[in-house]
Amino acid sequence: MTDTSRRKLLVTGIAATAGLSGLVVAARLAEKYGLIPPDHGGVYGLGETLTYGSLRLLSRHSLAREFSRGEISQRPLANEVAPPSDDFKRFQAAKFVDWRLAVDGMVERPTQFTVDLLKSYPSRSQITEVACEEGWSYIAEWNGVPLSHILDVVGASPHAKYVFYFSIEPDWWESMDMADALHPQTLVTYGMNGDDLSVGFGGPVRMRLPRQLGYKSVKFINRIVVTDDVKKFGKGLGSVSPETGYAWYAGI
Ligand SMILES: Nc1nc2c(c(=O)[nH]1)N[C@H]1C(S)=C(S)[C@@H](COP(=O)(O)O)O[C@H]1N2
Ligand SMILES: [Mo]
Repeated sequence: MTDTSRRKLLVTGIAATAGLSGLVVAARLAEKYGLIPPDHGGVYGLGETLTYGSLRLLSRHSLAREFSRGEISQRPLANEVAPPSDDFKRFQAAKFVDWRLAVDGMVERPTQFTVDLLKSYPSRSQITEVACEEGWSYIAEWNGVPLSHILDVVGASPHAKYVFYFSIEPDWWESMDMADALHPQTLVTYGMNGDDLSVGFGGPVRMRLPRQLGYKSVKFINRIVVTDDVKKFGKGLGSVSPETGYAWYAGI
């Protein structure tokens, strides 16, 4: 299938799912609102695009479910945490005072945030679920600064389309669209259940997107890049996930 016919097929699918009349209208909407995910040529192709397109059309502003204190999981299941690298251990030994979250790309003021600087901004707490694609989940209270605030601080360009974020762990990087980046529940977290965020759960700094599956909530993040071009990163599919068979968009 040529790229053009695949694209047409995708757009037809979006039209059918969203119940829109007329291909032309659908095509314009898909282009305008960026309803074609970066991994549309990936393993899941059409299906992923339908999920992404329809969710984006129908629930752009929806909120992930928030829970009460009583529902916080008693013993949160930790993902197996890979043995920290020597690099990471050095930061940990110094209580992460040297940790930096670098934010650059399409921003007016590239900035290196210390954990303390992140903590100095208006914080938000939310009790949400981490849902792993393997079927298990846990509920915890997360504390951090909305990513939208960080984007304000650095002066993110209005032409930006995606926010990429990277872990100190090699091969753990993801991206999200601006609808998620500006969403009030998307947090750069440094606290969990009333304490500092422990290393087991991604400390000192972890991205939390409760509207998507757990793998989008990357732990130990040390870099954020604001961009309009997915091609610059890895194989150009938007994140490492589609390179290994998982969907870029993992909305729940
Ligand atoms: N850096 C990094 N982030 C990561 C992972 C990881 O192995 N390394 N695992 C992901 C997956 S698949 C899930 S389901 C969640 C698990 O969150 P938890 O470790 O708090 O249980 O973290 C995500 N973030
Ligand atoms: Mo997962």
